[in-house]
Amino acid sequence: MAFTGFGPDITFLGVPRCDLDDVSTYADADIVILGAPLDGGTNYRAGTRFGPSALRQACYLPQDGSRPSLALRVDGLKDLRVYDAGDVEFHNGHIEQAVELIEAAVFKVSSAGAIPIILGGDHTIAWPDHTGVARQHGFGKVSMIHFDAHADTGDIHLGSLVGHGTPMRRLIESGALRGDRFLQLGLRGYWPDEPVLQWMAAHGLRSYEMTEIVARGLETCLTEAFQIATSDCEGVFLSVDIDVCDPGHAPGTGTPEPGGFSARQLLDAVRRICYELPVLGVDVVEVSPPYDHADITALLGNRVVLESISAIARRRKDEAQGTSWDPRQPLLEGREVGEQLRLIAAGDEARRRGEGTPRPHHH
Ligand SMILES: [Mn+2]
Repeated sequence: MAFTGFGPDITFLGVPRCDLDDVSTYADADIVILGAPLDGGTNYRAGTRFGPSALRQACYLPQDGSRPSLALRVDGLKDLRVYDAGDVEFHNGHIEQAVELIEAAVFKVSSAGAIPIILGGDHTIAWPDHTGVARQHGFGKVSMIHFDAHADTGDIHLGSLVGHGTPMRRLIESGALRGDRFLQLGLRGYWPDEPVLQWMAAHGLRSYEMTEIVARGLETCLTEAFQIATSDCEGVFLSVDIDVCDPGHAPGTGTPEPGGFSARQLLDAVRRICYELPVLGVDVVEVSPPYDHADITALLGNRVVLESISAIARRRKDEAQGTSWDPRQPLLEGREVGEQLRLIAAGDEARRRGEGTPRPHHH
């Protein structure tokens, strides 16, 4: 049995492997990464079956299982116990079976006490991903923050209840996800139609369309969403459709919609969510390498995963040590100042007091 469904037999940035059929290999895990190479749920451009492989390797640094974060001052891949379980095996033509197998794999991770991070795959997988986590933490007890250009709340697409335009409706219908604990950010464009919007309103969704985010500011909208997401819930599932970003920042995706987030905004938002909220699961979906250019989309998707892990590591470190992270802290503050620099500073101080020789003038 191949570890990965497509492409080279590697783990996410070189982290250790585990075997989902042997609990002892991940019993101590904080995070388990899973690939879900599905593109049978797309209705336009496919190719997301190659997403997990691209997300695992898109990076110019060694595949050595270590990534010290400049901003967060943690090495998430080392400070936490992170394993990669490989790809869930299924046939892309059997989508009902695929979602059952994905849900079973996610539940195994969640019930072992670890956070599953699922590499998509098209957005169909959000249904089994969230359900697998909700089976462990309680139906209606896991809110969702969803980044996407599209609402994904359609009812039946091309004659199928299962597909990448419908997972959020299936989640709310089943009771796994409360409609009024479902936060969407980045919606835009020309879909869905009025009946679907009415269904969303009737179920209490809070959907931040791009124009509202621009008018009120992303930070304000996030802060508001966080309050809803943490009310009467055990934790949050974070679902990131890479097409929430502008096609200029994420061209390799199936249904690109102009006018989205920048890569910077998405990474900052993901960091805030994973640092400030109790995240119980993450998926990163809709990266379609055949439509990518210069790996732009795969590189961003890789960093979304990494930023999640780093922020979770920092959250746990701060909880354990009673410290807190300050994003305004200068990069080099708190690091050792060299002897040479100390002498120069001492000389400057002496001259200011009128001692010693003045510095020559430079023209
Ligand atoms: Mn989308």
